[in-house]
Amino acid sequence: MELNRATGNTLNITVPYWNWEKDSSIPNWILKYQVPPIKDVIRYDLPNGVPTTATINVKRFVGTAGGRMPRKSDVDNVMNKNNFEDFTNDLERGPHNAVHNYIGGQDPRQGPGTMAEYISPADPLFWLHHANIDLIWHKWQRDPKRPDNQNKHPYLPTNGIGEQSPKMDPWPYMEKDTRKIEDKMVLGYTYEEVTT
Ligand SMILES: [Cu+2]
Repeated sequence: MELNRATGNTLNITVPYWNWEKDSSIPNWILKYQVPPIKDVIRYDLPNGVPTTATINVKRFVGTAGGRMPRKSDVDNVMNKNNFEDFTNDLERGPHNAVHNYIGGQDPRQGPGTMAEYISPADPLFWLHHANIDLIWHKWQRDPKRPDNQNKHPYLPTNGIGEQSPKMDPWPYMEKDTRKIEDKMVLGYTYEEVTT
């Protein structure tokens, strides 16, 4: 969105979504793409925030940490939640985490794969995965059975040290700004016709 705004809203960017609840195999065009090492990444390890420089090599140890990919029934369970807290918590801890952990996996020597770590956005699959999470939220918001859903938005009560409306580093936004995304049209993006 920022990129688009900075260029005067001239870009037409599409992020493909991976609806893993329909087909849990990793898309072939992603498998064929070898992510080059991402060099000179500055990591701020919490809680001290001491910066260290690292190279990220995207790794996947698919299925080695147990668990399974979410199924349609898992998504249906989440979609049936009537309030936003239950919906977002169950989506996050359920299908969202399951995909991260299943794709990332765990290697006995090399540790967790990229998708199972905080550096997960380095794996292109992250973006396809999160586009699908976003789409699931969109469908929930637009569920005609629950017209009240449309006004439901992310809410982070504290940042863990008691501050209300934490800043969303490295961006200048505060958590309260996320409330504006209750309607995705405010951000200027949309989905292809949603069919279920
Ligand atoms: Cu995620």
